[in-house]
Amino acid sequence: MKRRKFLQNASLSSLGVVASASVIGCKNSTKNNSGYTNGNSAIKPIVIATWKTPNATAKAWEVLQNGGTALDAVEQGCMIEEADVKNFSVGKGGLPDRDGNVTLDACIMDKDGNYGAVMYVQNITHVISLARKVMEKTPHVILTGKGAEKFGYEQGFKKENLLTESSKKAWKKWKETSQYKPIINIENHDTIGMLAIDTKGDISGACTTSGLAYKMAGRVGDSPIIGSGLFIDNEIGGATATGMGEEVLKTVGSFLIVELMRQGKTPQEACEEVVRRIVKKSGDRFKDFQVGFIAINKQGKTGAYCIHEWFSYTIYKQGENKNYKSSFYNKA
Ligand code: SD4
Repeated sequence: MKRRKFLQNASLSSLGVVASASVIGCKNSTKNNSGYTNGNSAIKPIVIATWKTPNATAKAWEVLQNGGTALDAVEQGCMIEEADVKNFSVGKGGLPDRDGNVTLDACIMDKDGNYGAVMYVQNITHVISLARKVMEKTPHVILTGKGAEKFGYEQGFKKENLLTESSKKAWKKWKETSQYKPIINIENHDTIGMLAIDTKGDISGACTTSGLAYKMAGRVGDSPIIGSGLFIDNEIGGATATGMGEEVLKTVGSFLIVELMRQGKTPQEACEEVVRRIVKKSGDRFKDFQVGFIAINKQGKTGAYCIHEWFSYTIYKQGENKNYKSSFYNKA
C-alpha cells in the first residue's frame, strides 16, 4: 500500500514535469484517440513518442524542421528525457534496481537498418547517444555493462552518478518492504520510445529506459533489444514498446508490428494484433501488467494500443504537439 502511494506520487511528479513542459511554447493537449483518428496521409516530418513527452517531441520536431535527419531527431528527442531528473524511468534520476544501482538500457535504429544498443550502463546519462556510437563507431551492435561504459569514456562521455537524492529516498522506502509486484500504470512506465520521419521521408527510431524499478541486478528488458523494444524498416515503418519488457521480449513485439504492416495492416491494426497476442498467451496474467505499443508507417499514419487504460503517446506533426490517450484492450 505504501509503495502504491509512493508510486502514485512518483507518477504525479512526473506529470508535474510535463506541466512545465507546456511552457516551452508547444501546444499540448490530451485527446481521446480511439483507433484511427490520427489518419494522416504521407505526413512528414512527423514524430511520435510513448507517454506524455512533449519536451522530447518538441526537440525532435525542431531538428526535423531544420532539415535534420530522423536519426538526429530521435536521438536528441530522447536525450531530453534522459537529462530530466524528474523522469523516474529514464536516464539520470531513474529508479534503481534492488541493490540501489541505476542501470540504463537504450537502442537506436536508422533508415538503413543499422542498429546499436547498450545495456546495463551505470554511470552515463545519455545512453541513447552511446548506443548511436556503438552503431556508428564499432563493428558490433550491442555493448553491455563495464565494456559499454569503457567505450563511452573513450568516446568522451562523462562519468556521472545517476542516483539522485529523490530516487535514493524512494529506493530506501521500497526497501522497507522490498515487495516486488508490478502495479499497472503506477509502475511509472515512462520509458521513451520515439519514431520519426524526416523531410526526406526516411524513418528512424530510438528507445531509452532505466527499466523496471527495483528489478533484479543484471536484468535487461525489451527496450534495448532489436525487434522487441524497437524496430524500424524504412520501406514499411517502425514500432516501439513500453511496459512489461518480459512480455514484449517473448513476442518480439515491435518486429511483429512492422511485419504485420508489411502484410497490409494499418499501424493501428498491427498494434492491436500484437497486444491481443500478448494477452492471449498470458492466460490471466495480463490483468497484472501493462504493455503499450506505438507504430508509424511510411505514409506517416500512426497507431497505438495497450492492454490497460491510461497509456498515452505524443505526436508532433503539422506544427502541433499533442498528447493522445491510447485505446486499450481491457475494458473490464
Ligand atoms: C522494461 N519496457 O525495461 C521497459 C520498462 C518500461 O516505462 O517501459 N518502463 O521492461
